[in-house]
Amino acid sequence: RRVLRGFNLYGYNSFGDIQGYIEELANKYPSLVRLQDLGKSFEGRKMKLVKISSQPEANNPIIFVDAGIHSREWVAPAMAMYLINRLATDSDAMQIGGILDGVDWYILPVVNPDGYEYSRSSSNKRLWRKTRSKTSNSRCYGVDGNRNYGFKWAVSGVSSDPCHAETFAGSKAFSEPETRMVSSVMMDNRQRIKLYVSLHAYGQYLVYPWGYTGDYLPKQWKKLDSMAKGVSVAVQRAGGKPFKVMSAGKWYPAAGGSDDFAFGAAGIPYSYTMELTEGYEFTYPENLLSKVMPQFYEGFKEFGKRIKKEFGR
Ligand code: ING
Ligand code: ZN
Repeated sequence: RRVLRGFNLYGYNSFGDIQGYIEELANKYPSLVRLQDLGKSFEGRKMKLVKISSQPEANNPIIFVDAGIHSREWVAPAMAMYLINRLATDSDAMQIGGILDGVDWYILPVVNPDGYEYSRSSSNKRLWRKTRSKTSNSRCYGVDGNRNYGFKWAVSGVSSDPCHAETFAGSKAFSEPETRMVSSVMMDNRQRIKLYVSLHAYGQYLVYPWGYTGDYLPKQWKKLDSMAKGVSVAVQRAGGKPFKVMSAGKWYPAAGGSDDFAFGAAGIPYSYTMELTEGYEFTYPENLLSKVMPQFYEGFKEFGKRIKKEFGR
């Protein structure tokens, strides 16, 4: 597997190296990898959506994956980049039955680049979770992006304290440019996106709506549950740990998450928050990435297979 320039596929990379790598892939495989400019983060970093499709004219179902809305969860962008690499460079991805056969992948590897770079800037910033926007209190920065989405905003599991809480929901729904950009990707492609997966850490959970309440979806929860369990089995078969599968709000209720917005506002039928890795909390050791990322990749293959089976033509 070719690794380009300073980018380390099995490591934690700077946002600049991540950008450089996706640009190189888009230049190297122009018929397969395309970048869409989404706009700029609060501090002005350019957000680029990676679109990987072997049949861009075919209107295939789309799987939308994002990562890194919480900056300290470094394993999530690492996994998104590993997924991008495999999709773009696997010789069998495009074959019949391959992960790109009949399904398009849209991936945003770092939703919160300002927070990500802040968490990389020194060891006492390592556990920063929120964005880096200015709040009503000029000494306190940042909003919890996963409490900022405009669906049932702030009804549960959030704080209105910008200074002392990790779960500050923002001054209003979609106060953050980063969450607005993700929601635009969902809304602009809502007919075609059939699966949304938001990568987080930690705990090895795979959870689905609702997040804002502990109530299960009366009709749809079984389908969401069984797809998640299929993915968990695929990861286990590859030697990985199983996922704990349940509704997000059963785990702990929290409103304004991206998965609830995807399902409830954009109408995306399968929507998940995937908490990668168990043990080590937010500081998952870099040297273990080469072991676990290929295991998680088998889970993404299973997602692809199931989406193609249900929605492909
Ligand atoms: N966990 C998610 C969080 O935003 C979540 C998971 C979302 C649980 C919504 C319940 C409802 O808190 C992490 N690790 O960030
Ligand atoms: Zn998180």
